Amino acid sequence: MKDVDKKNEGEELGVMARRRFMNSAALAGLSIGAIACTDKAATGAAGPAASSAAVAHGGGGGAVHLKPGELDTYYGLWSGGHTGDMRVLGLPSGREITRIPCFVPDALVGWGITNESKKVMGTKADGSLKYTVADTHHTHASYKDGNYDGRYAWINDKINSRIARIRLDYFVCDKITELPNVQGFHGIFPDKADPVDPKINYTTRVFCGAEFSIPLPNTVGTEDGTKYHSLFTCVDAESMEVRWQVLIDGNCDLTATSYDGKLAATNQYNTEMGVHYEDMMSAERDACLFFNIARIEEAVKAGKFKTYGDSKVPVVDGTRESNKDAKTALTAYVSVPKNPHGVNASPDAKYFICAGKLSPTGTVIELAKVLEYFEGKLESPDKAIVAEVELGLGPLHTAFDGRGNAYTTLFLDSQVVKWNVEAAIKFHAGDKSAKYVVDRLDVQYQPGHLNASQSETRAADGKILAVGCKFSKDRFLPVGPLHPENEQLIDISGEKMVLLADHPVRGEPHDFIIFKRDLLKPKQVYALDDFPLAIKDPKETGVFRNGKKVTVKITSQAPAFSLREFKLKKGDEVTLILTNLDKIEDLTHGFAIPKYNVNFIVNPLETASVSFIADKPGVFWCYCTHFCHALHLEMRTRMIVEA
Ligand code: CUK
Ligand code: CUA
Ligand code: CA
Repeated sequence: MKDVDKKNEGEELGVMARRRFMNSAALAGLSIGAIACTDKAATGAAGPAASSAAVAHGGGGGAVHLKPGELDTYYGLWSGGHTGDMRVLGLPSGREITRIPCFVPDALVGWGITNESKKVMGTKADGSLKYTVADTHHTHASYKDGNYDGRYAWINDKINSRIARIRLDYFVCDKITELPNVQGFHGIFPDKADPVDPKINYTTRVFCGAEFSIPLPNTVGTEDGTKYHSLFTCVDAESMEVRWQVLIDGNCDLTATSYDGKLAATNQYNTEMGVHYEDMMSAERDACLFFNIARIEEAVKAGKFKTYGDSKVPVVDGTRESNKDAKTALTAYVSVPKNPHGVNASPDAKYFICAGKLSPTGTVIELAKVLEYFEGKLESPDKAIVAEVELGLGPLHTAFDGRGNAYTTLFLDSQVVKWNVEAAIKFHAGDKSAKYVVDRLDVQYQPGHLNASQSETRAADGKILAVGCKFSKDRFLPVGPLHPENEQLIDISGEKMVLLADHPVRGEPHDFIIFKRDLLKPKQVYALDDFPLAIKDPKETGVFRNGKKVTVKITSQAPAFSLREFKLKKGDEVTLILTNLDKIEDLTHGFAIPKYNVNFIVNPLETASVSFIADKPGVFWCYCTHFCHALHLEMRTRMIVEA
């Protein structure tokens, strides 16, 4: 393992930090970083020494190789990136257990094919899906008492500004909401309590930041970026309806929420409000924008809002100009260095940390001081900054171990830096002997997100850390030009970080969370009554005709469908309903219709339906697509379409 880098711990730190701020050559800097890491690959920074240390280490995350039949200690919920789904991993093994489709059709489960899933995804007037691509980045779960409560998870789609909710009892997406009047919906974070009612100590809101500013209304005509706007959106965690939005200056990137429910924040990299990247990085400092949730909701209640276009969502004014008086302000813009990236809440509930990205620094903002600012007791919100220390090049995201340490990814340095937050605060206050950097570990390569077990909860346990490396280069067998990404697992239970494992993943997950397995109690069999179309008895099945409209009702029980064949006429508008009457755990059937582009599954006691026009005459063997029985291959029925 590489020695701890001493260069950031000297007294000349402050000077270096300023000198190493990236200027307008930063873009060149990014590509230089990528080349530099090829050299590191050759030297094998985490070579055999690291692996044998990992084997010997034993603590924390424990063995990454579980014995057959052994279960993982943690669930990981991973964003699926371009596949528009959520991936469920077991950790520390890193095994992918399932994928939950959200924004994009999925042939395994029939997502985007059944009427039920299409309703969640949203359709056009002709019944086809409104969108078929997505780009998910961030996934977070609902809280109670500062820890995950196993009710819901949420995930964003950056392309089409949609937020999806996943029910964690069945591991299915049950609602998708498209946010009005925004583009590039990026950061997402559930609240952890209500700002006013102490009885509500659980998630009732989800905050969504829009990264791209757009003209409002979105019409062509101005090149002046200061006329473009971004909105910060609050979605109701239960109804999934948009509650309110805040008009802001600059943009939103990532999002964080406080444990008391009073504050949410988003980091901003485009306070310049530029429309070209040179403009977006012209200023030396940008901001971390705080939202006073209680005041925003009072303003909405008092009718102090506008609406935009067709949207009825109330939009309050959070711009700098309208929020100069701290005592009534809805927002506070805390100045942080150049194009910051993530903002993360420490598990002791005291701080938000912004990573510098184009500045080699981490900025620690004390939440109690932000609240003091809103009470008029602090002359500037910038006074809430209690540390701004150099960490290394290209800091992006920060995780925590619950023992006072933060772990920040350094994209350009290809490292994770472990640093002590209280020591950094001392250093910032003038105690230059405070050694805040605890350890550095080379990762392979160019890390973006990272997260530790239970990191963003009060129950952060400091056992394992996963790091999403954007480049895998030489770490896996080559598979053509598109390399997988490398999710690395690190043991953080000791003073030194120890690299435990590499796992290839298909691009590009970005973000994930890791939590204890006993926080989830998934159900494995549905209740028949959960589905309004459920067919409760095979005797109720058959073909029911009303002119051209035909309903086909079928049930499945291994190894047969209730109908051996069913007859249709060419041109029929068919809705086929299938209930799986098998009530045994893990007994799933599928239903595929050749040439009709239909394939879906029904889990135990689940009902699903598909609608199609019987436009091709002939005999079509509908077959079970999920191996269920020794007679699985024989589990078929004939769809006979008469000309
Ligand atoms: S962003 Cu991807 S590495 Cu979309 Cu969360 Cu930072
Ligand atoms: Cu039923 Cu295979
Ligand atoms: Ca900027």
